[in-house]
Amino acid sequence: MAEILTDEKKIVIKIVYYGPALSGKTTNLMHLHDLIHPRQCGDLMSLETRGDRTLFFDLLPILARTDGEYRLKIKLFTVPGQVAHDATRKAVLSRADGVVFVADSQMMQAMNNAQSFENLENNAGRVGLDFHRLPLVVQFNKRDLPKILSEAEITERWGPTQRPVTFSNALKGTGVQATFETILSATYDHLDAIHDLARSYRIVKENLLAILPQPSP
Ligand SMILES: Nc1nc2c(ncn2[C@@H]2O[C@H](COP(=O)(O)OP(=O)(O)O)[C@@H](O)[C@H]2O)c(=O)[nH]1
Ligand SMILES: [Mg+2]
Repeated sequence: MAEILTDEKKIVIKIVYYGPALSGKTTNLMHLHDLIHPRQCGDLMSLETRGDRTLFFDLLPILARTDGEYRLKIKLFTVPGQVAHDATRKAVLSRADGVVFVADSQMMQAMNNAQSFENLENNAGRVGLDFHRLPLVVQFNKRDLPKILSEAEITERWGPTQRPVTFSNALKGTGVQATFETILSATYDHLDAIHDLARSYRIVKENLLAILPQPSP
């Protein structure tokens, strides 16, 4: 559920990048930070300690332009993937409006992906999110590496979940924007059905998608 701050005339949408350790969640946010115009994008804030790339979480705040009086803020978070940091994962996932599950395409990571996805489903339940209605995109990252699952294998495994699947090389940036557009679109549809964003707040899907550079005609 989006945070609707009537006093401040502001709506805050929370999107969480979830997945196993080192799958590329922070790299997705770094690339989005580079893509989005500095006027609309804050700094990528990371709390890190030496030897543990993401001890706590990253946050990237983004402002979208709207036609109405309400301002629209989108907060992107990453969770720490390490098994030990489940409490942080739960706290970050709480009140999420949409989730990008970043999986590592390498064959040897299949088990970690599966465990992390199960952890996402369990934690969603624990923080009171309806997992089956939660807007969710599954991104298979690190497509540039050798010994990765083929797109056919991934589609066969993940197709039955009915979740959109995207492919990326976050290091280079390929597929990062497409993944983000997919989750923005799904999240908008879900929130519009609940809060009537278009009619009550004059916030349309294009306001969200316009955050990103538009393809040249
Ligand atoms: N080869 C390759 N490396 C990647 C890709 N995405 C991220 N990485 C690297 O994988 C490591 C972990 O990435 P990071 O974003 O910190 O993972 P996180 O733990 O999910 O936040 C870093 O060294 C990244 O540079 C990718 O698509 N391809
Ligand atoms: Mg990270």
